Amino acid sequence: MHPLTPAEISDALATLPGWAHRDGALHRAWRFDSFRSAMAFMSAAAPDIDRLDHHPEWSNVYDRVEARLTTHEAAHLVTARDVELARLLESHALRFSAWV
Ligand code: HBI
Repeated sequence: MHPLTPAEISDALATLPGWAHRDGALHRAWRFDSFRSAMAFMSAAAPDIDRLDHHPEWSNVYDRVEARLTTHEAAHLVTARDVELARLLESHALRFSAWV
């Protein structure tokens, strides 16, 4: 698993609205309509995350969820696996009316 080049990362980001390359990771913050929706998003995504065997570093504060994606096996840099995980998280977030 090789780290993506800066050009590959910006190509990927062009198709991932809301995501940024920040502090060496793919980063996204969502805001939901409630704490319950934020939790429901995290719970709904969990089985798919586990199936992918690639896990976000993420946290929740009230109605917000913040995620950082890197690949441990690639010196904590961004790889295609992180892009794949970002797409997966995005598909779930859509179902829980994320505002941003
Ligand atoms: N999650 N973000 C992230 N990065 C990894 O390298 C990673 C992971 N989840 C599971 C995983 N690697 C496994 O492939 C290894 O720990 C066996």
